Amino acid sequence: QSLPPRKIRLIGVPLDLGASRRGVDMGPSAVRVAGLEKRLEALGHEVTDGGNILVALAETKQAGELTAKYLNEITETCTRAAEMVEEVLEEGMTPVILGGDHSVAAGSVSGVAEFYRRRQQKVGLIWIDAHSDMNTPETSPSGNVHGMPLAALLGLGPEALTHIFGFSPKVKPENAVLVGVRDIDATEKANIKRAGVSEVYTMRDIDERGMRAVMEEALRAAGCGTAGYHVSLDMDWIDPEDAPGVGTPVRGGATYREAHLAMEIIADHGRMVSLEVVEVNPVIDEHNRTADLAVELISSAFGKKIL
Ligand code: B3U
Ligand code: MN
Ligand code: MN
Repeated sequence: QSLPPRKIRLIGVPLDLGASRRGVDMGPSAVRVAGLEKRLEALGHEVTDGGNILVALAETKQAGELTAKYLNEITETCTRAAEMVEEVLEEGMTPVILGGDHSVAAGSVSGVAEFYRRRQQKVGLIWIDAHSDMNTPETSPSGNVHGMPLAALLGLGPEALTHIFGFSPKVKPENAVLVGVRDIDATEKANIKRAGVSEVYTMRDIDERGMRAVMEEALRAAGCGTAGYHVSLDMDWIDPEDAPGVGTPVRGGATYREAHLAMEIIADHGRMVSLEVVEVNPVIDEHNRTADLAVELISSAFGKKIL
């Protein structure tokens, strides 16, 4: 095991208001059932489960503006998640956030950014995803907020989401890195430019240059002048062959082995300050395979080694 033992706090966010397909609200439960706590303890870490953050139920709410559905409810949950993450860091623990759809990241990363802002430090962000999540209500083709969190963290989008804790951006564009993208809307491309994000590694980059080279460069950018980085892992990054239970599957994703290698490299560098794993959808999964894989990948990110 390469990582020194950490105190890890699990935080569940059963949020599916940001996605069009239902079911990712059961993601935290599926990942717990797959044995996350025990597996991290077996690596020598001290693990506690903080339970779930309160989330509104779609059946009891109205979607509101169709350009950003359930924005109010999502903002409330994100704010709670942000406060929880900040508290957990204050207590010297490493937060592991279990989604839920990816819109939760607008909250979790805000919590990390606030913690470091108080210490006059910056934080980096590794966004591992088939999508770039760089839409705003103006550009989104779907109105689903899970396609918007990275834009919000970089300062684009509705103030409710961009200004959690009253400041924006949460991450400097030069410290925000996209890894594994393969499905970007034309309007999102413009937003990536506008936000000033240059560190974008597509699946083609991974194919041509290999996982190691891409990860080394990505981690260098996110870690440059920062206290470390938050890792936001959207399970739809992985190929649907290995991760069928995700909200929006896209062909041509990372293989099982590439995904593990990426997490192992993150562990080797020892600079991950928090982790989240999102978009696990047990409703369309096969015997909890995707949740099992999520547990494996989290274990690799926290230092599990083959030998
Ligand atoms: N870019 C599309 C699709 C999408 C983004 N994130 C997910 N799907 N999971 C959108 O709706 O913004
Ligand atoms: Mn995503
Ligand atoms: Mn995605």
